[in-house]
Amino acid sequence: MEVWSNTLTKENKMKRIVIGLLCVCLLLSFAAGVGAKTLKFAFMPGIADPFYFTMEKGAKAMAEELGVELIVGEFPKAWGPEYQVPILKALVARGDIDLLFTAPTSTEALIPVLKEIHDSGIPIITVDTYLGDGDYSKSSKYSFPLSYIGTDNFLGGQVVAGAMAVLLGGEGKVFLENTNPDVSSVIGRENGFRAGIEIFPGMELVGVEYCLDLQETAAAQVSAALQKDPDIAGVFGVNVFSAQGAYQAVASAGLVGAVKIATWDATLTLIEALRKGEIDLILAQMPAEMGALCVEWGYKHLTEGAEIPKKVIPGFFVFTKDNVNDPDAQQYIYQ
Ligand code: T6T
Repeated sequence: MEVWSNTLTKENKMKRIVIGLLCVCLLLSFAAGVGAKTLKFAFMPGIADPFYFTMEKGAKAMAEELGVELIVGEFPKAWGPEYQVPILKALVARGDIDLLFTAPTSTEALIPVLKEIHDSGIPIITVDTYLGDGDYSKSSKYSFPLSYIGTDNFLGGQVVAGAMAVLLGGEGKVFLENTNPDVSSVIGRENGFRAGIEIFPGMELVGVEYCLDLQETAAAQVSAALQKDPDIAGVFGVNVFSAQGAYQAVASAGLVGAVKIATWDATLTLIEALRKGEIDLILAQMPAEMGALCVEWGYKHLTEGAEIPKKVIPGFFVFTKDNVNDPDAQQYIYQ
């Protein structure tokens, strides 16, 4: 070795220095490239509505803060796997997605679709809705997502039932307008409401209908229920379109005030109705926070190896006529 180095000519020494420097530069640029790789997250919403638009805003703000590129799938025009799945497939077909967060539009139908995406190497968080019974902590055909990030819908349903009982003085017939029987969020609300109503012996849930997330159908179903049973004293609409349809039906029947209306999702339409005293309660979820949490947890998972809790549950806020104009409450309106 010594002999070899002693025999190097000046020219060869220079060559070695230049090659050495080039190697160092290459290593440095490789390291910088790896460190600076921009993560790409995909967000696939459930439907075009103010809830998911607000979620997108929260996700975008966090993505900007963390330097993540957020790719948002086209918002489906209607609810259901037949609308959501083709958009979802096109979204991940790009081939450069590092993580997907999405609201499955069915507890069962989305399992094989999302499993395939997961098995292709894309980690998944389900947001707002979950697969199966939502317990990703025990091994099952649907336990592959990293986490469910969304509201405790059962608890919210119970809270609404309690508030409805208070509005009705603990007695009366109530009707529930729902959307889809195979969607975790809205079924959680229905189950929570049923459980909450049962606590009050004077209260009776006289009917449940499913509008498939179509406001006109919700309005028609609530109108029919009110005609069939004029004793209905309260209606609960479990999401944006079922709630807005329920409000529309009660108003066009001329029953505003006489029939109490509890709603879910703080759209501007419902907030205005509450301000006018035409509805009685709105449960607001935290969609912006949900979107931000998906990006933040996904980022921590991919960059630091952080383990995401299997359930991350943001709170909710209940609007009534007494707090709807409070400056502090305005942040909970979807916009
Ligand atoms: O209520 C939200 C969401 O939580 C639910 O899963 C589907 O409906 C909404 O998007 C409101 O329309």
